[in-house]
Amino acid sequence: MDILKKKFEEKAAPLAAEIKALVKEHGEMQIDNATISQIYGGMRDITSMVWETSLLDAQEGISFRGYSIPQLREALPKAEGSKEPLPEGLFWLMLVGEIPTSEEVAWLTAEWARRSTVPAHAYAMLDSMPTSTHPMTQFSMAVLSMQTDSIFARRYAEGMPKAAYWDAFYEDSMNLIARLPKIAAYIYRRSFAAGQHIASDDNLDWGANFAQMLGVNDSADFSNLMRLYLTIHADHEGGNASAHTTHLVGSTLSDPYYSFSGGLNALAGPLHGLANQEVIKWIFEMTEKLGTTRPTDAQVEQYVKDTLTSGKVVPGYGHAVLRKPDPRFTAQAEFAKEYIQGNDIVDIVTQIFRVVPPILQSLGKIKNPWPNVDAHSGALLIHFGMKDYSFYTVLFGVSRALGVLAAGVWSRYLGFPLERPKSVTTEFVKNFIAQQKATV
Ligand code: CMX
Repeated sequence: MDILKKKFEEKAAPLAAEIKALVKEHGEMQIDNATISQIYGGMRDITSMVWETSLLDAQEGISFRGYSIPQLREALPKAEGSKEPLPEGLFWLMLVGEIPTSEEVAWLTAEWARRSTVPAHAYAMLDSMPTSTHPMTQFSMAVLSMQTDSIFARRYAEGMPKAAYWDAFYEDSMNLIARLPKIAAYIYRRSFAAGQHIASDDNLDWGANFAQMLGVNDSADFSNLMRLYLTIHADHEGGNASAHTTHLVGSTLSDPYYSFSGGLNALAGPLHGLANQEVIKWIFEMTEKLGTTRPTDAQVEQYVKDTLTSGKVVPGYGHAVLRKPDPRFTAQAEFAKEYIQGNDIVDIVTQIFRVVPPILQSLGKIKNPWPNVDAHSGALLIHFGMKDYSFYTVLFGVSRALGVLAAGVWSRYLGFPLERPKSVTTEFVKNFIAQQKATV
């Protein structure tokens, strides 16, 4: 058994026993009641899932096993000469609840390199697709195409007992995460670099190797951006659409390939992960319309108002849970301050942050007028030369694998059952209201 799997089992066994006792003793205690607004309103705020890897607070933002993003940037191990955290360290933290040592992270980097061979048929499948296929479609299909290698599916067919589910889920998750940078870089190079692929360098860490395989910028700063990017996009508790989809599909005992491919399809929606491409598209449309990359505040204000009047959302702003600027936005703004000077698109992102919130606030209906994670990421990528914005959500997806698959290992260890919430008809709701009125 490898060192991470062993450590996971040591942590998981006592927690599983504690949960069993907790549910036995307090199972009838109510944490939440759903209102009719919640039933019709996308199930906001209904506590209905356990997600061990991270927790979202509306005011404070995300914490991973109790660590905020600024704390993670301090505490996680770093590559030599780099100030940014290694995403490998975050995966370790999410899985076992401990900040790993540098040696443990080095082990994980090497372990993922060892597991990173992509089956030839996954590349062949990608090559059979038109290069114009949206990168997220290619990514989800590539993940699914590797399901042929699923250890979970194979062992299940052989009669694997319930207690062994987590082990198989762990093995698949480790293999899948290890392969994602190669798959994603392959999609990038075939779609935007005439199919001129760049070989993997197993001496580099997971994020830096991904950065070099993308081939857009060979500076150390771009590797640093990738390390930070892959860390901060990894997890946002369990209710967001990509995490919840991965969790739901996994609850049927579909293997990690099926589950994560499902999660990617949710991430590909413009209200979720695709917002990162929409932000840059929207900014480019503005600069083109205005004929300048240095608009005045009044010009930006008018463009925002035009967007709203035409019935569209301002991409990168608003959130279903957060009620403050997203700390993931702030981390990227800080990165920009430190590493980037004099980039007009980065300056526009700062300008939008000044101009947009009061406008959204003035509408009176938007619960969160502040920027989310997607408001900043594109500008950083543009700075380093990645202008092909339809690829941006793939980067988000590579990172998201870390959180949802670590959480998936926990779900299989804790024996979470098939997810099956209750739905009702409007007829049912109307009858319910009538009955309540009659009893008052
Ligand atoms: N621009 C314009 N209108 C917005 C808005 C925005 N950025 N954010 C919310 N609204 C609108 C909603 O569409 C809704 O309008 P209607 O009542 O007319 O339907 C109203 O304000 C209330 O919405 P809310 O309760 O504040 O927000 P929701 O929880 O329903 O939606 C989200 C959250 C993210 C879908 C929404 O804020 C949005 O569409 N933002 C723009 C897209 C975006 O950036 N998504 C990325 C989110 C982060 C991520 O998952 O990656």
